[in-house]
Amino acid sequence: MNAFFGPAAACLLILCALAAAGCTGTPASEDPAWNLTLVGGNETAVLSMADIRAMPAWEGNGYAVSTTGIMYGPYTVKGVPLTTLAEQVGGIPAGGQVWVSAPDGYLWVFDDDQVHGTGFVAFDENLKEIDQPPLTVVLAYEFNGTAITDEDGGPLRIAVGSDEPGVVTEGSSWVKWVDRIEVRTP
Ligand SMILES: Nc1nc2c(c(=O)[nH]1)N[C@H]1C(S)=C(S)[C@@H](COP(=O)(O)O)O[C@H]1N2
Ligand SMILES: [Mo]
Repeated sequence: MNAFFGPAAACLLILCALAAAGCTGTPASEDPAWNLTLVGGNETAVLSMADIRAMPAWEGNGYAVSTTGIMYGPYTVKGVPLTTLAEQVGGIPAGGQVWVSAPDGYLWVFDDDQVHGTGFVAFDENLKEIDQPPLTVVLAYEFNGTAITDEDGGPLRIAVGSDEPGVVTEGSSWVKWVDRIEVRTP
């Protein structure tokens, strides 16, 4: 009897400890309550994952490299361009920037040229710098046809994507766990 009860009680204790620590087994990427706060001018909109999935989607390719040379991808990417999202809060005025942030405090600012697809550094697959083709800054919710995992920065992650495959962009702009996007005029 005790030989059974001992391990079972120990397992229960571990499960309780994990639950207390917030490790309930539901990664943020599957959190149905995740939402995005969009701010522009005097307007604010809060969008659910379902709202975002219902918007006109961009589909293309994404491939990133970290400052230490780690490659992320190549991915097929599905998401909503920043320009499309910004229309929900009055659009992006000439010279406007888009500030993208996450609950860990990370913030990345896209200047107005980048919001419109230029002004980036790009590389080929061998990390040789190339003239960048037109790029699209996307709030991505799918990589390779599936929801983006928490580990990969989901459920919402910035991707700087291209129509053709094999274009590598800088990972620092690929904001993970995005929960706030703000249009600002400097
Ligand atoms: N929210 C958030 N997004 C982030 C970061 C971060 O620290 N927090 N790091 C950035 C940087 S510098 C890189 S290179 C890529 C990949 O970082 P990782 O290797 O830590 O996943 O994510 C980017 N997005
Ligand atoms: Mo990085």
